[in-house]
Amino acid sequence: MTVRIWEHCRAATMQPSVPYGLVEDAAVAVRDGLIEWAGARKELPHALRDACIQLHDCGGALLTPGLIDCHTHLVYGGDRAHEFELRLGGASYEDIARQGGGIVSTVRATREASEDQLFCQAARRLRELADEGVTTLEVKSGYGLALEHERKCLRVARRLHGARGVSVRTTFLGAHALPPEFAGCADDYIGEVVRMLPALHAEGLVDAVDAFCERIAFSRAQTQRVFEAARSLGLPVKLHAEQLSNSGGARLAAQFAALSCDHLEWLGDEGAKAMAAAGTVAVLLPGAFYFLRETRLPPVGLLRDHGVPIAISTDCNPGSSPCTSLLLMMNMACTLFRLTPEEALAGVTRNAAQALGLADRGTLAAGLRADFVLWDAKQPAQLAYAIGANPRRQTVIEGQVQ
Ligand code: DI6
Ligand code: FE
Repeated sequence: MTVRIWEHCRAATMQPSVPYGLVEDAAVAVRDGLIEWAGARKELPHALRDACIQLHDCGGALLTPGLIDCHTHLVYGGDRAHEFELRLGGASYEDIARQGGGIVSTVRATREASEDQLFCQAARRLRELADEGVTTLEVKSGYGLALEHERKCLRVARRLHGARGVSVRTTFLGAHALPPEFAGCADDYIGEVVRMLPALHAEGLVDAVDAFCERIAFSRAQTQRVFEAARSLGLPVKLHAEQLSNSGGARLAAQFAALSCDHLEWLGDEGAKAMAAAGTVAVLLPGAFYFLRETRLPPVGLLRDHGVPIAISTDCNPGSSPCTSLLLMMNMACTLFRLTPEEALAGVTRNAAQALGLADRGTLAAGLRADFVLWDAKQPAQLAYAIGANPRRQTVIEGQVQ
């Protein structure tokens, strides 16, 4: 039995016992890519110390679970800097979308790009996220909007798996926007989405299914058709819900036991109750809120009252959140949404794992994957506190130092 031990650390285990699940002067023992034991160093079993082949002295530094970015649109072509200029000149995000810009302009650039070009661009974004301690990443399709191009994007996402050791989970977001060739025929396009899904699933490209339920995107009835197709294949669902209006998407998603509902600025009481009952995670995306200069805050108090777990993510995408810093999102979740730094850290670890349906990571506990990050920090709150700093010292994924 070969064991590696990290010791003399302050471990924010994120177990929901004490704040941050903090263990002072902790030790974490790793075997075969999994955490064999985590706890106070003095209680480390002798047999593990005897079997240790590599000892890491952390010098009192902070150790957390690897960070999980549970909502990204990492694979896309081009950029939307010009639309940023237009919005600064007074145009709204919805105006630009209605005039054929917005998501559809990224669809054009994504269709024109080759698989290798998309891979190189997305790999760079992955590196930027990994540099800040991301060890698991969700990647959505949704800028191809036709079988061959959705396939291309999902294949890129699958190829990214393992880059810098990062785990990549894929989500099919065919119902992201109406492609120009289906203008005025949204129901027909949903028919196409429902046909694409089994083909992509059969190729092993889909871990979950998402949709954009909004007045500028798809209705509840159309979203429901996509969810039924997912259910018939045994695939879990997620939803972009209540971002720009209270469309009732969260209630619908809860009926399908969705893993998560994301955005949620306009979520109401009924939606929150339904999510709590279904065990659906609320994924908050402060980057999109900030970048679109939204003023409607997500109802954090309501989520807390109903016990809905809150996750935080970058929403990395070219239109509403061109962001590859999960640490910045933690800061913004606190400053803009008034989360506590502990909620922010739970939002990129334990609750983000739940939003992806991954029970094997997200906290530091025996039996889970040995994915963790050592930081040049003492207090866990330092991660959410600093703006533009990157205190990552070392990332370990499945027990391997990256
Ligand atoms: N909501 C968003 O914030 C992104 N997609 C979505 O459904 C925006 C995507 C874009 O503007 O390109
Ligand atoms: Fe999104």
